[in-house]
Order: sequence, then structure tokens, then C-alpha cells
Amino acid sequence: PKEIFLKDYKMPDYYFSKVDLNFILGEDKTIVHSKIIVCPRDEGGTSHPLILNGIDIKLLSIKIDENQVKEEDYKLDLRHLTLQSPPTNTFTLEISTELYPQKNTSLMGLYKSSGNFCTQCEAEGFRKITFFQDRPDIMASYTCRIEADKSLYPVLLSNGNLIEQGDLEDGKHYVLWEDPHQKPCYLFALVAGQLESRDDTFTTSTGKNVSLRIWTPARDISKTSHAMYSLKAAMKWDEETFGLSYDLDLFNIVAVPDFNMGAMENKSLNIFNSRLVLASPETANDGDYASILGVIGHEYFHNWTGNRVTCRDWFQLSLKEGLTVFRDQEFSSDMGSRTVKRIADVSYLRNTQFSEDAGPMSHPVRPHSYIKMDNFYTVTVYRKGAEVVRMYKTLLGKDGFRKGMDLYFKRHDGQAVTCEEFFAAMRDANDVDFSNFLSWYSQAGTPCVKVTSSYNSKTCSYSLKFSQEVPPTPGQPIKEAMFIPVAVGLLDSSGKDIPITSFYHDKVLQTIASSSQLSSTAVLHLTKKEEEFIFCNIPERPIPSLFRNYSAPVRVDSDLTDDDYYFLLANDSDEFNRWEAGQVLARKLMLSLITDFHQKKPLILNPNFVSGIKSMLCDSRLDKEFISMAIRLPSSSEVMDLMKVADPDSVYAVRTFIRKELALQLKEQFLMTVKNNRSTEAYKFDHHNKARRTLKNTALVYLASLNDLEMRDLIMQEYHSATNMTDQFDALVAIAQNSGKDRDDILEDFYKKWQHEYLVIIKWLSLQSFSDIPGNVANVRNLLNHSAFDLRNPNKVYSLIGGFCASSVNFHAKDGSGYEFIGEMVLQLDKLNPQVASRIVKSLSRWKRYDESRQALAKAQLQKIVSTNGLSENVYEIASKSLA
Ligand code: B3K
Ligand code: ZN
Repeated sequence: PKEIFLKDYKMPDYYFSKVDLNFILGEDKTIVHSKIIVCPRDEGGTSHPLILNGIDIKLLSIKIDENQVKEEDYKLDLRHLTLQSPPTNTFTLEISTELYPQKNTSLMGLYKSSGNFCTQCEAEGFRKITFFQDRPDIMASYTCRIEADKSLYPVLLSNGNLIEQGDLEDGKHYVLWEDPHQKPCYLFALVAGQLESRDDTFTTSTGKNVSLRIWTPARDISKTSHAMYSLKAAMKWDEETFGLSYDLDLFNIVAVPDFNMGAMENKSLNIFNSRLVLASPETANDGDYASILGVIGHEYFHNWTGNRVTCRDWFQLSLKEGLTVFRDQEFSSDMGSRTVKRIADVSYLRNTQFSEDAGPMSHPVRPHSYIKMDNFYTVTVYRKGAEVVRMYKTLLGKDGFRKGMDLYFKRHDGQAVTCEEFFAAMRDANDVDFSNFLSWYSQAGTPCVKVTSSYNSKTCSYSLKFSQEVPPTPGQPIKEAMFIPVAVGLLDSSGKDIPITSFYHDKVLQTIASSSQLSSTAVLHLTKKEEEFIFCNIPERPIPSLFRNYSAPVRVDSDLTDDDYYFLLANDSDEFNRWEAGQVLARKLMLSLITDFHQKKPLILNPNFVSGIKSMLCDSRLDKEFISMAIRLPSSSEVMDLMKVADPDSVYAVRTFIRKELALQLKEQFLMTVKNNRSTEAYKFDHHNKARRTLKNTALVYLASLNDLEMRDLIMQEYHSATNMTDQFDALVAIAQNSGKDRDDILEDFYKKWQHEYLVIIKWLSLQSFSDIPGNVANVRNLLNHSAFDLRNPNKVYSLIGGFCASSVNFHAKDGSGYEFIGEMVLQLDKLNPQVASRIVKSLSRWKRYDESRQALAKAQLQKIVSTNGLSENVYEIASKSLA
């Protein structure tokens, strides 16, 4: 397999200005005719070969300016069609290909899902449709004609506007779509099938009426109202927040059950995994409703950040993804609770991106190389990329950030650009010195910032000393210092913020403008490996609140004591840092109990921790969703990350112990919480009701850990009386943590009730696969043969097999049975769908974190995988890098 490097980027020798596609969709094959206007970059100059990508398609014919190209004038191999010396002036290239969407199980290019045709072209799927320069810096305007059987495929969709349609002989019909906007081929889309639509309209701020349509099979139409609500909210939000309006008269969303990722932002024809569109109170839970809101927003926001301004090459992926994730996070924050959303996003980052960054697949936000681009749609590119965008906002403020965005669009609308261009727009619009900020794009690894503090009562000055270190990562043994914004507040002994008006940095006095709304929070700029900031006129030793709102994606190691953290937990005006203080305490507590566990000492829960949780639980001034996040323990993977040798068994034992101990000691409070937060009203998805349900159900999970008759009855009753999926599923989760007959019965009951609801069934699968009950490998293997399972459907694979990999004790079973199971599954999946297989094999990549015996078992699986003949590049890249 060939590795591709960012440093090798070359401008294309040929541009495509216009592309006319004609699809003849058939039952066993599809014919695609393409007609391209090709413009040599060096018009009239010397001739260069024109290399077109093409995979798994049959070439039928090739013409230049209407003349058949002779065999000696082109070369065809398994991946390319090369024209040796095409004309040096603009010419027309016509190519016909034959493809077999029915046999396409990779779900890239053109494929069938539940009888309907659909496409997925990002990153490199267009080459499975026709021979093309499949790279994002080739931007053209497109037309798309589709011809198909009218009764089987009554609905025929593509990008842009419908300009012609009509009936043909033999029961066929056709449509012609025209997209006036220039786009790279990865944004092309086609859908054909039996679909119905929910229709609505949106009037833009300039008075344009946009038709909105959400397409699904008829039986699911009633489940699209939340998606439509989300779309309209997103359209309005982008106008209000960034002054960005929609630019066509029609916006389509299509929901399909077979989809590798979440969704795709094709110009005016977004295609979605149906789990991110369809929702009803009976079949979807609060988490689903929130994801739908966020992802509908995300794909819609791509229309500007991604489509109007796109990426020059795939190394720049975070230019559109980091920015668009940031935008969807902000949108969801404005639609719900800002603090709660921030906490959820930071937890996710720590749980997934930090471990990616500390493992063999660690790469910068802008990777330097790849074998298969599909492997780089990662939490680093998406989530750390979003943190990088957030840091611009933290440094520049809301208005400064908006100025930078405005300049970015002004300069680059209609272009394919790089991360530097985004950086330059932010810098130039604000006329600031961003020093070495760009290293966030080029250096991998999670920086660790150490903070030490001292107070001088004679001079009333308070000093914070920072030192930073970025750990070595593959290919990057030595790192430069990063530019790290640190948002700091100083609390006095009553818990109030001390106004910060100035501080010394490098012996230079820096004054904070008095008009700044953030006078209680100063943003310090760390740019060196070590530096000191001194605050003056501080009347008493303050307690520092560091990295407020998580101002940089780093690990923090400070000299604060447990008492300081309890103080911050109770008093910090930055709600995010109140939660954070609780998490720091919980992480320390868990690590010290793990040591006790290893030393076979009895486990005793620190009473301060119990009273901290109790006071949160009983504080009626706090937001209920905030409380439920504050009383939840850090995840097993987060704690394992902090251990020298990750030990799933001890983490599990300690987590279970703390949960049960809290439930015992705070049983009355948890019971009150359940009682006070029930509701008889109809399901409503808004922050207030979601918060109430989340808190009640978090309490329920604690109570279930007691596993006594009384609690079992209570939870059974919650399960049976639930009127929505959130309450029902959470009760099921609570019951299912304990193995036994109750668990088996209720899982069976749930399946019987919902067996015909695909999206509920994937929840049922993940609930079982993720479980920590003893010996779960065998259960999961059995479920492979259950009629509910299908190896070709990515959602089911992610639920059953992906869910299993995320379980802590069973995936890491000491006898290696979990690793062996995954090894087998990866090889089976790779034959069907390399992208899905490659996501699963990632779970084995962190084998070096475990004890020697587990290391050997996991390594053996990886070795078996890499030595398999005919392995995909996708899986090869992950498995071989994991072994390196
Ligand atoms: N841009 C798509 C990603 C598709 C990747 C396919 N390998 C989804 C998104 O981030 O919006
Ligand atoms: Zn995206």
C-alpha cells in the first residue's frame, strides 16, 4: 500500500469546469455517461498526462471532442485511467462506465440500501462511479440526468434544482438536475427509490422561500418532525450567529438505514443514516433527539463551512470538520444548556481523543500522511479540531471571532483552501500576533500543563507558574512549545471572583480593558515551555480557577489540594470548572482506591466525597442535568488512561464499589430524586424536561446497583409505566446491569415489543454488547446469529461489535476470548466493508497499555490480521501502525 504525504501536494494540471452526468439505473447494472469540459491549467502550453481515478468500474468507452480515443492513447490499470497526451487547449471528455451497485457492500460510491439507490462520495467514492480527478480542488458545476423504472424508483433526486422531467418508454422515467454552484465531486449525490417526503418551508432573512423536504420510506414519515424542527432552527441560527443564509431554493434530506457514518453534507441533498433523522417519543430517547439536532445542524452548517469554502486536499479535512463541529456545538449550546453541552463535549474528548492521541494512531489535527483517507475521519480531526477553532474564539472574543469568520468567507467563497488560510483570516481581521498557534495543526499529542502557585502577603501578589510538555508521538519525538490560552479566575475566601485588572508577564504589566465583560476571567497566553504570571493587589491568598470552560485541549496538573477542589466545586462562578473540580476529585479517589485494591486492602469511600455528591444532589438551585453530570463517575477508559498499566478489572471493581457505596449511603436522596422528577405529562424534548429525566434516570442506575428486591420492584415499575423511550430504556439499562432472570425476562420483553423497529433494535443490541456481566463474550457471539443482527448493516455492527469493544471487562477478558472474537469479526467484515472493519480493528490498537499477558493475546490477533491475504488498505493501515 502506498502512503500519501501532505508535502507532496501538487496543483492539478487540468481543471474541470463543467460535468454532465447521465445515470441509467438498472436492476443488475448501472450505466454512467459523463461529459466533462477539461481546461488545461497551462492552456496552450505543453501536454501532461491526465490521470483519472477509477475503482471497481468497467470502462465502456472514452471520447475526446467526440472522437473515440485509440487504445494506444490511454492506459488502464486497477485504479487509474491515464490519458497520455490530451489536447493542450480546453476539450470535451466523454466517458461511459458500467457499475454494479447491487453488489456494492462497501457503501461507498453508488449502492443500494433497502431497495433504494443512494451514493456516498466523500472522501474518495466518486471514483467508484466514473473515471474522474477525484480530489477536492477540482470544482465544477454539474448537471445530473437520471433514468430509471418509474414504479420501482418513483423519486429521483440529485443536487441543485430540478429543471426537467418526463416519462420514457418501457415504464421508465427521467429527471434532470442542475446545480449552479461549483463543487468538488465528493459533494455529488444521487438518490432513487420509493420515498415520501415531509415538506415545509423556510424564509431566509432576505425573504427567499426555501422548500425543505425530508425523505423516508412512507412508514417513517411520522418520525421526521424533530428533524424538520432541527433543520429550521439551524437555518435560523446560522443567519443570526454568522449572517449565513441558505443559497438555493430547495434543501433535501434523505434517511437511509445502511450508512457507514452519521450523515453527509452533499450540496442541497444531505444523505443521513436514518438513526440521525427518525425519532418519536416512543422509539427514540433524549440522546437521540439531541444527536439529531446536532447532526442536522452540522450537515446544514457545512453548506458554508465545507461546501462554499472547501478543502484544497484531504489533509485539510479539519478546516471543514473542526470548524463545523465547533459550529454544531455552539448551536446545540444555544438550543439547550451551554454548560451541560460543554461538559458533554469535554468528556467525549477526554474519553476518545485523548486515548487516540496517546496511541499508535496519534496524528496532528492536520495529518502529514495517510494510506487510506477514510481512516482519518477521526476524533482528532473532528473534536480536537473543534477545540482549536474554539481557542481562536477564546483568544479573540465573540466579536473578534465573527470578524475573522466574515473575512474568511469574503476571501475564500468558492475556493478550495488550507488551514493556513483560516488562520490568516482570523489573524488579519483582528490584527493580532498569534505567535506559534499553527503548531496546533502540525503537532500531535495532548500537551500537559503543570501549574504551581504562590502568594506573597507582603506585596499582595499572586504568582502562577506554568510549564508545558507535549509527549512524543509516532514520527514526532521532540515537540515545540504550543500557544495555549489559559482562562483564569481567582476566588476569594468567600468564593467570589476577585476582579482581575492587570498582571505581570515577563516583567511587563498587562492591563485588561475595564470594558471587558470578562474582568473576573483573564485569558493568559502561554507560548513558552515555562513562564510566570504575577497578579497584583490581591488582598488574600486566592484559590485559582484554571482553564475555565476548558480553554485549551490539554491535561492539567496543578498543585491545588483536595480542599481547594472541594472549594471550587462549591463556589466557582464558572460552572464548567465546578464540574471539573468534582471530576478531579473523583479521578484521584478512584486511582487511590485502585491502589488499595491492588494491595488487597479493604475499600473505604472517603466521606468528604460522599458529602460532596450529596450536596450536589440536594442543591435545588443547580440545573438538574448539571447535577446528573456532576454525580457521574469518570468513565473506565478515562481512568485507565491515567494508569501506568491499564487494568480493566480493578477499574471495574472500584467503579462498582463506589457506585454501590454511594447508593447505600445516599439511598434516601436518590429515592427522593426519582420521586420528585417523575412526570405524567406527554414527552417534550426541551432542556427542562430532558434535565429532569436525566437526573431521575441517573438516580435509578445508582439504586439498581443495590440489586435488592425493593429496588428491583421499583425499577420494574419504572420500566413498565414508562410512556417514552428515554424512561423505558434507562430503566432497562438499570435492570440489565445485574445478571439473572429479571434481566433475561425484560430483555426478551423489550425485544418482543420493538422487534419491528430497527432503530430500537440497535439500542437493544448495544445494551447487551456493552455489558459488564460475566462471560458476555458468549452472549455476544450468540447474538450474531439472532435474526435481529445483520453483518452488512453498519449500525448493527457498531452496536453489537463496536459496543462490545467499548466494554471494559469482557473485551479485555483475561483468556483473550474477547480479542479473538474481534479478530475474527474484523476479517469477516473486511471482505464486506473495509471502512467498518477498520473502525472495529482500532479497538485493538491500544494493546500496549495492558499487562503482558493481554498484550500478547491482542498482538497475536493483530498479527493474524496483517498477515491475511487480500486485506483492505483500510484495515492494513490501522493494524500495521498498531504493531509498529
Ligand atoms: N463529511 C462527512 C464525512 C464522510 C466521511 C466518509 N468516509 C460527514 C460529516 O462530517 O459531516
Ligand atoms: Zn462534517
